Amino acid sequence: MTEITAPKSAVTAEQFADEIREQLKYTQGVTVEQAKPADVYVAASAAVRRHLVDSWMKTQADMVNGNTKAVGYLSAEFLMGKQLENALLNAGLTDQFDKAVEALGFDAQEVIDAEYEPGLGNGGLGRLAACFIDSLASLGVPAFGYGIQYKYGIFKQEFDENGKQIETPDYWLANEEPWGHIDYNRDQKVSFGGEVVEENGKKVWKPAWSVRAVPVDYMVPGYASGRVNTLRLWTAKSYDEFDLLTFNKSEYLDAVKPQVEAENISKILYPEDSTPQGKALRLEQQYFFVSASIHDAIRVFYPGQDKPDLTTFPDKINFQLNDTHPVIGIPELMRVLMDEYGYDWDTAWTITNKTFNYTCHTLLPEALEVWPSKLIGELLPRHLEIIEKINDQFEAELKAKGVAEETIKDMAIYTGDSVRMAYLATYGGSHVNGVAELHSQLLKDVTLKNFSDVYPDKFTNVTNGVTPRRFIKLANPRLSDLITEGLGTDKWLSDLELLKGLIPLADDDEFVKKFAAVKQANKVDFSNFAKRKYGFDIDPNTMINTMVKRLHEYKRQALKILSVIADYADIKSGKVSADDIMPRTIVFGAKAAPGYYLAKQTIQLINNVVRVINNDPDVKGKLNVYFPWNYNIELAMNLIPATDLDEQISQAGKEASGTGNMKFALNGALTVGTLDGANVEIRERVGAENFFLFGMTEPEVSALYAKGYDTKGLSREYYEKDPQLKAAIDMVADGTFSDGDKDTYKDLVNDWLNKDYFMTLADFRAYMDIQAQIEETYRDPMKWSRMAVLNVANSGYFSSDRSIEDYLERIWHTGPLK
Ligand code: GL4
Repeated sequence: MTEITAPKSAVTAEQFADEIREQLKYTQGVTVEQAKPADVYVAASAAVRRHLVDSWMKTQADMVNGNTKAVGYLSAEFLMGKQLENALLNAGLTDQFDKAVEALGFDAQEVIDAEYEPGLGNGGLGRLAACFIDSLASLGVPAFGYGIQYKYGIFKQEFDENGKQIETPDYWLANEEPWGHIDYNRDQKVSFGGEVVEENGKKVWKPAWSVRAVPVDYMVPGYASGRVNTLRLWTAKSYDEFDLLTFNKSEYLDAVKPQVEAENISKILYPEDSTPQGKALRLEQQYFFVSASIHDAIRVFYPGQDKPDLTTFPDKINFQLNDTHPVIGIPELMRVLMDEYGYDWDTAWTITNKTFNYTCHTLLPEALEVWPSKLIGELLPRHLEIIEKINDQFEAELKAKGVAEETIKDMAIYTGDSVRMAYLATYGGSHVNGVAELHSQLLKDVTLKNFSDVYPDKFTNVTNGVTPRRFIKLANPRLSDLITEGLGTDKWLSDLELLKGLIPLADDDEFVKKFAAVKQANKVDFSNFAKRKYGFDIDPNTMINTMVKRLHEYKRQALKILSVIADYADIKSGKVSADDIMPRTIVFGAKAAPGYYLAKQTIQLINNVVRVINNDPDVKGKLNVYFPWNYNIELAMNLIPATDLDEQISQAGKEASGTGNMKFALNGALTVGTLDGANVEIRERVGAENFFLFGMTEPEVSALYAKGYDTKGLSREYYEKDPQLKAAIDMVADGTFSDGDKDTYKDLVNDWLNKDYFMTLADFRAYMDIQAQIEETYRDPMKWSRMAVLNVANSGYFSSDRSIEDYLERIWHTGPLK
C-alpha cells in the first residue's frame, strides 16, 4: 500500500472547470469557444489563486498576531520560474486542473506552456532565493521575500549566424500576468540626493527627489503546510505624473520626463552574475527596494502605531541579506531608527545588529561590491555619514580588542574613497554564512579572514539546497512516481532524507531497470522537446552529457569544449576510430554577461564546434554537440531529468556552492567534477565510488599560483607537453572553427597559452583521463544505473528545506507558525 500525503483540494474537476469558465466570462470577457490556451492559462491561474487567498490572509494575520519571528529575505533577484504548475501542486488541484482543462477542450500542457517565464535573476543566486521562499512556506515559517519587479528580466539570448551571442530585451510583462497583485495602497516613498543639514542640533536629510515604491505581491504557497507567504516585489512609479507647466509650454515629451526617470529604477535587471558593475542606477535599485522593505516591515508589524517600540523589531523580523546587494539596508535602518523615530545611536545600533544577517555567495574578490564614496554621498548623503560613523565605531572597537594598526586599515569599511559592502555587512549584522562547507571555510581562512579572527562566533555555514517540489516532482514526474513506489510513500516530498530508503533498492535489479527506463523515457521526452523548441535532432540512445550554468571562465566551459575538440581531432587524424567512440550528446546552456569578452568568445567557439562537428559525416551519430540558446528554468526542468552525466568542473576554490549540481544528483545524473563548492559534500554523501572526481584541489591550485602559473605563462608547458591538448588548441587557432580565419579566437588562444588564470590547461590531462573512465563505466548500463540510484538515494540532504532548517537553527532562531 502506498501512502499518499500530497495536498488534495476538495474541489472537483467539474467545479474547477466552472471556476475557469467564470473567470473567462466575467473577468476576461471571452467564451470558452473563443478562448485560446493563453486565455485558459490566465483564467486557471486566477482560479487557483482564489483557492490560496484564505490561507494567505490567515498566514499574514497569524504572523502579525502571533509571537513567531518572521524572516525577511532581501534579494535583488528571485528567479521564480513559471508559477501555474507549482501553484496547482501546492493547492492540491493538479488532477482537477488536468481534467477541467480537458473538459473545456484544451490540452493541459499547452495551457501550462502559455505562461511566460519571468527571468528576474541571473542564475544560481536568484534561483536559490526562489527555492528558499518555497521552503520557508512549506515549513510554515512566516516570511517575506523582498525584491524588485523588474520590467525587463535577464536578456533573451540568441545566436547570430556566426555563433555570437545576441542579447535582446525580455519584456516579460507584455501579456497579462495573473500572479502579481499590485497594491497601490501599501506604497512607500523612497528619497534620493539632496543634502544633510543641522536643525536644532539634529541631522536632517533634505532629499532632492523621491520615487513611489509600489508593492506587487506574489503568493508563495507552501507544500502541504497550509501556509501561503508573500513575495513582495517593488515597482517604481513617479509622484510627478505629469508636469503641467512644461506641458503648457508645449514641450510634451519633456513633461513626462520625471515619470520616465523615476520608473527607470525598476526597469532592468543588471545582467552580470558574480561581476557587478558599479553603476549609479544599480545603487538606486538597491536602496529603492531595501528602504521600501524596511518601512513595509514596520508598517506590517506595528499596524497603525505612530510611536512603535522598535526595540522589539528584531523579535518581529530578521532580514537576511542575500549577498552584498541589499547591504545598504544597514545604514538605512540606522537612519530610520534615529532620524524618523528618534532613537539614539547605541540603541539604533543594537537593533540593527540584531536584525540583519549576511550570506556571502562568492569567493571572487571582484564580486564583493565596493561603492565609490562619492556616489553614495551624492545619492544618499545621510547614509554616507552614518557609514563613516559606523566605521569610526568599528575602528575603535578593533583598537580596544588590540588589533594591529595595519590590520585595522585592511579591515576598513570606509576607506575614504570607497565603501566595502561585504565588510559593512559582516560588522553590521549578527551572522555571516557561506553557502557550502568549503566556501564557508575559505571565507574564514581567506576572503574575510581578519573578520573571522576578531569575530569567530559570527561565522557559520549553511549549505545550499534546492526545492524537491519543482526540481523532482514537477520536473521529473516519472522518477517521482518510481520513488513513491519504491518507498511506499510520497512523504519524501516534504522530508527528502527519506530518499535514503532507496539505498537497498540499488541492489534490486528490477528496481534498477525501472529506474533506467525512467531515464530513457525522459531522454526521449527531451529529444522531442528539443526538436519542438530548437529544431534539434537529438538521439536519445546516446549518453546525454550536460553542462548548464552561466558562462564564466572559472566554471571552465573552455575545458569541456577543448576536450570535445580533442576527441574530434583524434578521430579526424585517424588516431581513434569513430566506431570505438561511445556515442555521446553534449548539451551546453549558458548566458554570458553582455560585456564579458572572453565568455562571449567561448560561446562563439562552442557554437562553431557545434556547426563543424554536427555536419561532419566522419563523427555522425558518435559525437554530437548542441547549444540550445536562452538557458532558463523551463529548459533546466526538461534537460536535467534526461541527463546521464553532469559537468561541475570549475577550478577548485572558485564555485561557492553550485545548486545545479544538486538538481542533477537528485535526478539521477552522475557528476564529473572537481573538489569545489558543494561538489565536495555531494561526493561525500553519494560515495566517492559514485562520483567522477578529477583535477587539482584548492591547496594545489594555490600552490600552482604561488609558482607563478598565470604570471609566468606556465600554461604553455602543459600545451607543449601534451600532444592531445596541443592538437585541440591548434585546431582552434588554425581556423577549423572559423572558416579558416585564424584571428577569430586569437584572444582566447592567447589567454590559454599565456595566462590561463583558471588553470584549464593544467587540469586538462586529468579531465581526459576521467572521461575515459566514465566511458568505460557507461558501457555497463546496470552499473551506471545503480550508481545513479545511489546518487538519488543519498542526496536528500540537498533539499532547500534542510537549508532553511539550518538557517532557522543557526541564524534566525525562529520556526513555523503555531
Ligand atoms: C552564486 C555562486 O556563484 C554559486 O556557486 C552559488 O550556488 C549561488 C547561490 O549561493 O550563488 N554567487 C553568485 S554572485 N552567483 C551565484 O550563482
